[in-house]
Amino acid sequence: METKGYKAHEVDQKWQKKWEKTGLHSVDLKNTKKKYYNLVMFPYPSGDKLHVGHWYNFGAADSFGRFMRMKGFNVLEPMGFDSFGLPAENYAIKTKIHPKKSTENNIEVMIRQLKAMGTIYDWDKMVVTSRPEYYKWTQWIFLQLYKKGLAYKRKAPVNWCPSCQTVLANEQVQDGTCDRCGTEVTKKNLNQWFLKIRDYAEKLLDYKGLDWPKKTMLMQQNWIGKSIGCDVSWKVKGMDLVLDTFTTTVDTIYGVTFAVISPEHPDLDKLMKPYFKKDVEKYVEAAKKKTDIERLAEDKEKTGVNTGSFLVNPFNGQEVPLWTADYVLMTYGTGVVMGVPAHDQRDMDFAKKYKFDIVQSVQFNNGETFVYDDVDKYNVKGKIIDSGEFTGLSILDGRKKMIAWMEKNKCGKAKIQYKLRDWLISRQRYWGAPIPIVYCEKCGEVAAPEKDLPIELPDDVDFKPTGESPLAKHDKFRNTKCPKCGGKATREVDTMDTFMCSSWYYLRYPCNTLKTAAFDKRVDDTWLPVDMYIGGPEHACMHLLYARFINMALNDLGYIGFKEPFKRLVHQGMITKDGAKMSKSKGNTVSPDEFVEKYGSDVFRMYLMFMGPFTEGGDWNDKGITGVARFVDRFWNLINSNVPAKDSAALKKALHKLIKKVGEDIEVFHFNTAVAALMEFVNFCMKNGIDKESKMCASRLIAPLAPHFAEECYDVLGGKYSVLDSGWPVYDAALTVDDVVKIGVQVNGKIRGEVQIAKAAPQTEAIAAAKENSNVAKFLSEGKIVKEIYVPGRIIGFVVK
Ligand code: ANZ
Ligand code: ZN
Repeated sequence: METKGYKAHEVDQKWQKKWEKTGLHSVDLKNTKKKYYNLVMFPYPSGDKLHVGHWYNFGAADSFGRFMRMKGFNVLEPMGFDSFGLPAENYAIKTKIHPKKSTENNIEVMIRQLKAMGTIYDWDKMVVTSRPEYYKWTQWIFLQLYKKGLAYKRKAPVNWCPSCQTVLANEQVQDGTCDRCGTEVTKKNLNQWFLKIRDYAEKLLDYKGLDWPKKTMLMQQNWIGKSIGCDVSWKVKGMDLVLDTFTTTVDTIYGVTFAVISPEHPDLDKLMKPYFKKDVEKYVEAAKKKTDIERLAEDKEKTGVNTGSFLVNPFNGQEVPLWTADYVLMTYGTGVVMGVPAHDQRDMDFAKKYKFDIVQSVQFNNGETFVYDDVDKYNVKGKIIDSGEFTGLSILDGRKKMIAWMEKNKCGKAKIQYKLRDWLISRQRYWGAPIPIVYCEKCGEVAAPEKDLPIELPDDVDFKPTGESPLAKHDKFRNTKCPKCGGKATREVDTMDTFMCSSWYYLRYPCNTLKTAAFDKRVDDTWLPVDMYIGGPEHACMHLLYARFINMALNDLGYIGFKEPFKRLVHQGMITKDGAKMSKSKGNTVSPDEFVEKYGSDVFRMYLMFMGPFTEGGDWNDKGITGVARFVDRFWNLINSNVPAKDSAALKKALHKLIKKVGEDIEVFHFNTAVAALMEFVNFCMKNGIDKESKMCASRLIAPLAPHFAEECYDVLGGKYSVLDSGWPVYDAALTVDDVVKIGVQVNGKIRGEVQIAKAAPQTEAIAAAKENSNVAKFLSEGKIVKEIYVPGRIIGFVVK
């Protein structure tokens, strides 16, 4: 076999140049007949270059896009940069280079690297969120939400990262720590901007028509945390004050023996009786220092103090003591709860410690458990006991009747409660889009007029974080005129959470150069929703929730005609090194550049895909990549070989099976098995020989996975440029089915059954099929299998002792 040797590096560059010169990857958006929007989550332009994780994610996503293009779709595959925000700003602080400069430099480097990957990104569609021509429209979207009452400013206890010196949204706090830097988050009472994502809680729970991972939808559902229950109104004894308690299980109301109010509750001041005042105040102070995580930890002993007040049970007039305890949060329900020690574990612990009565009021059918913690409260079976006129009713029926009774007697009402909080979007940081609001001494809070957008971020700002927004010190930015009265006014100095920038970027790609609007409805309505969205699972309750919300809101405001932004969603797995997460601090990162240099971009891309199923990730090892490099060499030798097929019927079958397998595998992101099938095919042809037509077909099949290599193969075979537009090969279904044979199964030398399997079925498959035969199974169960025999096409045998 004569070979010229495959020169990956040269080939990569040769084709990248040609692709660019011929505009192969530029998309005609007017051609919408078979449109396909293939999107991967855009990266932060950080100072570290593209890492293995980027390659893993972007390479496979691009292979999928290439595959769809070969299937005849007009594929839009854009790329951009999520360039505002803490990483860019922190990097700038570290290096003392202005964020704008470092960001733009990093973008330039990353574009070069992304181009070297050989992706089909249409760079004419690029968006960069930190450029005024983009954030002008982020501000515009904020204004539209503001005008509809979906954006508001409110003083509230918010999450504060003492290290990043900024507030964080709830979604950006992971186990009580800052999701950027890991510092423990504290609370601060601040006046902040929120978006009313809560108004969309119910809509966000509807996933109709979406092809998303079940786990992601479940995570969002849990985060949104819908609870169906009611508010019960309790009169405070001797005061003209009513307190509501939210409960999901009002059926336990006759078992209430105390009530608890959150230490932050605004009415607590009025409620504490003089004798208890000192203790309550001390307790409130201590609670302030605790994180929510500490307060809610199940294994921590519950603490509380008496307020001296009593609440009156609207059902039976019973007076129960009102305590304050930090396990009741102000941010959920009404901030007051009824204590039912017989049926709630937490209340039981509390009651035992502080000697409240424990009174049973429901009985579960299972007879064993008494607390709701052990049962599904919405589907519980059991009856109500010792509860006046409701005694004897089933729990679920009683619950309904109790709510009806309260509504009639005006002492309570049905209520649906969500755990989801409104989205806090103000940040006391520099590198973000300024919030387009002006404060006037006379007119108060005024929206910046749209014609003034973008409200530009000034360059000459000392951006070191101090806890106050850096823009506050910039007089020229801060001082302005009121758009309404022309009087003295100041600008909002907080910037927007970068998740706001990334919540709509997919709408901008198809219209990225539009100067008169954020996007063109006609264009977006034809190109969106995104057909395929690929990115990390860590975004489940942040970006993916925010983007759905913004998209739905823009849909409701009439700016776009579709409700959901991302039709199909796929998450990539993680690449590890010797089982551990790659990280710079551990010093176990793998540099893509080194391997790309050595083996070429396709081998690197293909090895990452070969490591395991895309959604599961895999463990990096250097030996594995040499295996893929050898495969590419063998493929190359085969393309340049001249050994006619010995068995052309067998070749044809193998090829058609390959077409089917590779296509079906890429469709479901099983790139690893697609590569394996190609390897098998090459091995087969090395023994059997191959004809030119099959060589061309095989080059097309590997094209999505190894684009430069395939282009080169196709070219030396005389194929017409580009292999990307050669179409996806079609298989003949009849040629893909295996020949089946019936073979006998012996147990200890006697035929006990017969199975139908593929003529070439491997041993494991044959043995498994034999064991499934019921008669064979019967004889196998008589002892222990000590030997398994398989003669393909002839016989399967077992020796049992
Ligand atoms: C009485 C009761 C009896 C409750 C019982 C449960 C079991 P989910 O399902 O998570 O929504 N609760 C309400 N507001 C609270 C707050 N601000 N802080 C802490 N706990 C609060 O939980 C609803 C239940 O959580 C409510 O139902 C209330 O306790 C508690 F056998 O009321 B329940
Ligand atoms: Zn932080």
